[in-house]
Amino acid sequence: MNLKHKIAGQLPDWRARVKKLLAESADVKVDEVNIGQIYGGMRNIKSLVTDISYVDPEQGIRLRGYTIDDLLEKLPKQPGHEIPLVGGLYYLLLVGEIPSLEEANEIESEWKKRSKLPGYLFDVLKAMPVDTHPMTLLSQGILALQRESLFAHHYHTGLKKDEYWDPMLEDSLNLTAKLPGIAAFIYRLKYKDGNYIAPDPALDFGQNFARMMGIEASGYDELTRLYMLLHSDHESGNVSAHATHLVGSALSDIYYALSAGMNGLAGPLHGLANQECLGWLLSVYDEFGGLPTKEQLYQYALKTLQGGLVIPGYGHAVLRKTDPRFSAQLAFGKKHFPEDQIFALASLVYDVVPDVLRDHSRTKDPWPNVDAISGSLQHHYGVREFDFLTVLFGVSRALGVTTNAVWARALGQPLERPKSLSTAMLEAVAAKAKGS
Ligand code: HAX
Repeated sequence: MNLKHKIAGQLPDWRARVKKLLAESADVKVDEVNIGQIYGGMRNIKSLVTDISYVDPEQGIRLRGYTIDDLLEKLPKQPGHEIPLVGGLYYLLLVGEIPSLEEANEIESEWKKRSKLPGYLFDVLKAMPVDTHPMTLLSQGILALQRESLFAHHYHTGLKKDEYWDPMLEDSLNLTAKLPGIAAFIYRLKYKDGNYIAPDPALDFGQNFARMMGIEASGYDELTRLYMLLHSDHESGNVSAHATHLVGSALSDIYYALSAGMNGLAGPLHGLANQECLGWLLSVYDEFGGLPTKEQLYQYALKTLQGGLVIPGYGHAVLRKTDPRFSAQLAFGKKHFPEDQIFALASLVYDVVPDVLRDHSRTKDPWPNVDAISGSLQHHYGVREFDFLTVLFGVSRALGVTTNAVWARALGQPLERPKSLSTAMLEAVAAKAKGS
């Protein structure tokens, strides 16, 4: 596999670089931690390392140094397609270089070879009560596959530390190959006829996902490729990425680690927010029997705030400008279905809500995040079951966190184990600092 040679070729330099940095500068101070941060969810403490993505507060995400616009332009596309191949994105995340079309297709064909779902997986998912949340099914499906882990198998039969990354990569390819089929099966099990539609080897990731979901409207494959690119990685401190990394740091395999990450993504302050956003847009639409005027929308948003609620899809813990992942989805909708009423409403909200938040809330970021519009695009293609939206996020986030897991093994990242203090100890630190 060309991919493996590329990673193996980079390893000596990366290992030497990290070794030198640690040998010469391990005691150089990067950040300080205060009591507010310890009690405040460890916000903004610079204590994680990844070379795969970085979130700039003003400019948003960069994947391997590239902006979203760069990637939409530079990553290879199948002839006649608008949005790049998901295989090319995965190659970039793993290798750090923009692939050729051939290299992108190498990943697509690896995924096809590894995509077959075992019968016991269907049995596990079908055995669950019908009202089980789709995210629970996704996490269980991933965990059920753990018995297939090559890393776990090789670890127990004897594997040298500098070889850990190889079975981790194999596991990551095997698992990411199966996730679109698992997600589509969950969708069909919960909301359609319960029948699994097998992938077609002639199709790419995006086309196959549209096929397995049973969505025939043209363009859903393009939206799938865009969605996968936009939600894949957002540094290492967000809950899904950090949970995956933490569990993986115990040398748990990627099945255990990703299942944990998905459990974090299922929280309403993280990935589940995307279902809240679509719900809010539809509640506005129902209230006015169609698109409101800007003044009506301003008053409705104000009423939401005055009711003690947040406006979903707006604000961010790191960003301080419009999220470029929002802008890319806005551009996609404007190009393909500007007349769609729920999409038009999401655009109108962008014209009005930042002013409402600036005038009437304490938010540090009145601008839209990735979730403000993603549900309206899915709604256009008929994916209207709110609680499924986070599963889509999960399939995409797996692309980022599995590539991070491969590199964490390759660079020998250690067990994560921060130190705890008691409240009495923090009170003593505070008293000492104040000289009392
Ligand atoms: N509507 C109303 N008030 C908001 C707000 C919003 N969209 N965003 C922030 N605020 C409020 C906060 O609740 C906070 O109020 P208090 O001072 O009364 O506690 C104040 O503004 C300051 O908050 P902040 O520092 O700007 O924001 P945080 O870093 O604390 O929180 C959040 C970031 C994303 C959680 C927040 O902006 C929010 O709740 N947004 C709406 C929910 C949402 O869209 N979540 C998805 C985020 C993206 C993501 O992770 N997706 O998976």
